[in-house]
Amino acid sequence: MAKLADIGLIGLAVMGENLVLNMESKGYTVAVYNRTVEKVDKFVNGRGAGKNFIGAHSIKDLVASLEKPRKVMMLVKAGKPVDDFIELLIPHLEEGDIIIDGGNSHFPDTIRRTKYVESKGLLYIGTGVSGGEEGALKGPSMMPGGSPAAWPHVKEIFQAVAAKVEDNEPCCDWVGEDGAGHFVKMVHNGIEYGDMQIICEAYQMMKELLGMNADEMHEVFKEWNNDVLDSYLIEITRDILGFKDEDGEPLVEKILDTAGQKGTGKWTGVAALDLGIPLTLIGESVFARCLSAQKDLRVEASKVIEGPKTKFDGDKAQMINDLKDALFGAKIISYAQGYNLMMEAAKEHNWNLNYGGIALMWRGGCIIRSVFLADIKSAFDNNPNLANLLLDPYFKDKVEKAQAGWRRVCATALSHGVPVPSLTSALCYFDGIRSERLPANLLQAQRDYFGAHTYERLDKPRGEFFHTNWTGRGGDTASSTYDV
Ligand code: NBP
Repeated sequence: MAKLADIGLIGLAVMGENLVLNMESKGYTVAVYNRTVEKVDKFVNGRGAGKNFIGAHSIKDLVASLEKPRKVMMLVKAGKPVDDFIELLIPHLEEGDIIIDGGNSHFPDTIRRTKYVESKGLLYIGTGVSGGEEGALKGPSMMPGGSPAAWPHVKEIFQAVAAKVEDNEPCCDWVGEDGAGHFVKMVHNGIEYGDMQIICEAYQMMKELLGMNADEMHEVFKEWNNDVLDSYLIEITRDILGFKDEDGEPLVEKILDTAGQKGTGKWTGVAALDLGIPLTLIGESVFARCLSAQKDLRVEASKVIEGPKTKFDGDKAQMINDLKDALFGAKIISYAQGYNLMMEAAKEHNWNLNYGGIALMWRGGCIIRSVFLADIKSAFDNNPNLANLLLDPYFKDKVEKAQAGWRRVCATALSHGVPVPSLTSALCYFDGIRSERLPANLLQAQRDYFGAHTYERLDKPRGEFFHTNWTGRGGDTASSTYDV
């Protein structure tokens, strides 16, 4: 009898093809299937020629070619195709077999699918896979969640193909129950939006305020990549700024300034709003993409609305240093907020998240990989119950030291009319979280004034609510239903 495959994969597009080549290179036999079946033969006789692949022309053949418990991974377009393949697979699978979704599925779908697949006696994994085409081939970051009983069966394959960091640690570990893996991947993407936006804000400051050209900025990013900001996104920004078009001019300056998005940043923002978590930096980063997309409106407004005319006459070298501090400070805030969101989601969904492990999963292979994540891992190793990254002694010290330069950047940007929404919102969060008293006392008074929403008092125990007849015209009845 022919050798059975260790795992099956549905979806021979960019991610699927590269991930199965990665699996095969680690010694696994992989059975492959694709909706458009011609792609199976094309792959098996093309990039997969001479390698341990079994080409399947139907779901039935795919399932028949797998070792038990069968493991079938889907890397197809997120949404309905995932549900469709689950339905096609179920009749062919047996108790204990595992369906894996490696696409960018929205976590509520993964929660629903885990329940559904488990109700059929099968196991389910929803795993984030990050790193794009190259990551899939050479070692992605993988964030699996779902049925805990499935993890021991896929752990070896997943950790073999995942990126490795110091001491050969794989950037893949079990994240948690049902939708936890896809939630963590979603937050990863949100942080990616934030990291990209603050880099773009620094670029705009250098270009518009300091009058630097692409080559000069390339040198700055090159230097930054050797220090605390060392990361994939700083590295590719350095390379983009150094890249010349055919005419020798920087290509970046010829690209239309309207950003696209596929929705994972928005999902992260919506999850934060749903859970009541101040995820300001990522939120502003999503909105910055939205504003960039309103190009026609901006062009029209730019012709009629005037801003400040002041030219920057400060110390350019100092401002470049300050920008580095601003990026570092804001980045710490972004992770503090992202972790805060994951902690709240874990409470809401009863997930047992391993926060240090998540930092390790993001440490290599993915788009937000950076040296900085090793320090986040250490922070949670030192205190697994850390309530906020800013309370960790290392990060507290770093953000305190970064704040002087960061404040100068924000003040200069605001006074010169350069929009830096993510850098400033992060600084406002920093000032908010370290404020024992915020003006919400006045806000509560306003709510009670117009809607009898009641308030608590500083001089009374928490949980006792008061209503005042502010105008002398209202009654003493407090509202319990109308909430503003
Ligand atoms: P795509 O997201 O482009 O999906 C292509 C695959 O989905 C093909 O196998 C295609 O089959 C199948 N498919 C489509 Br499209 N519509 C289908 C339908 N209605 N029913 C069944 N199958 C359908 O591929 P990808 O870029 O490799 O991404 C795969 C997953 O990984 C996605 O969820 C994506 O969001 C995620 N992801 C992508 C990246 C990246 O850098 N590309 C990174 C991280 C995660 P066909 O060949 O017959 O059309």
